[in-house]
Amino acid sequence: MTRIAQAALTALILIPGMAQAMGPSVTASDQSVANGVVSAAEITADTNGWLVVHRTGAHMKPGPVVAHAPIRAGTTMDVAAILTEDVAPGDMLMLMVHGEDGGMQTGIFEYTLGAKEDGPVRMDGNLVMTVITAE
Ligand SMILES: [Cu+2]
Repeated sequence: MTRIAQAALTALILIPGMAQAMGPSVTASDQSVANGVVSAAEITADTNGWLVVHRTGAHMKPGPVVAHAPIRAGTTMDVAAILTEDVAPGDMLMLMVHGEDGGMQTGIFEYTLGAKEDGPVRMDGNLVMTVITAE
């Protein structure tokens, strides 16, 4: 096999795995929040930051924040965010990865809707989020 063919073959083998390992992500399922907690099955982040739970709706825009929880750089399984207000069955929630940049204090959640402090991280210009429905 030529060196070029070998390099091409190596690239083909590596690319699918690399695509999966790259960048922040959040995974969550529709769930009951009757226990006062919203859970994300898995979150990957480049830096320490926050899981932020926004209200949302059919328009799929992030609304008021109803829960947040700290996350670490790397991958965290089963992240739990305690609700600060009631969420009813059928309500749609957007779970979003936020950073720790721009605020005055590290480890204190300083974000309010639209603020730069502890704002959302972006990957290729897109928010890192998933939408679930409370059951
Ligand atoms: Cu957000």
